[in-house]
Amino acid sequence: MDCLFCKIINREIPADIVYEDDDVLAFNDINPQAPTHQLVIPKRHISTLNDIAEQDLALVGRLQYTAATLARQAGFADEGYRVVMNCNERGGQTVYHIHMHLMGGRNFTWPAG
Ligand code: D5M
Repeated sequence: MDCLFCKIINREIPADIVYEDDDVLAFNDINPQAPTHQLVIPKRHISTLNDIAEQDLALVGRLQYTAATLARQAGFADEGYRVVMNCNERGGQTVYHIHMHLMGGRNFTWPAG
């Protein structure tokens, strides 16, 4: 499958990996939008949020749990941070393997752009 993030999972292209377990991988975003900007992804390919099935709910929970754990490790859990998942073209999704953006270390405004 021609998926950029599957290639990172399979070590076919390099990434700055910050966390890995049997189901989840996290790495630094190549184009950071905050002092800390990491992507948390499932190892199993799921293209978009729309493709998440009921059997995936525990996996999606693990993505969120991993993001919160990484926020704590980075030291900004208490001050606050932003977690974002973009879906499809109007949502700003550019890589079609679901990923949770974890961004911290600066103030964020609302509504998001
Ligand atoms: O976010 C896709 C994100 O993926 C975007 O913030 C850049 C990041 N990206 C793209 N290629 C790489 C590699 N090779 N390493 C690390 N990060 C990468 P989206 O929500 O789909 O717009």
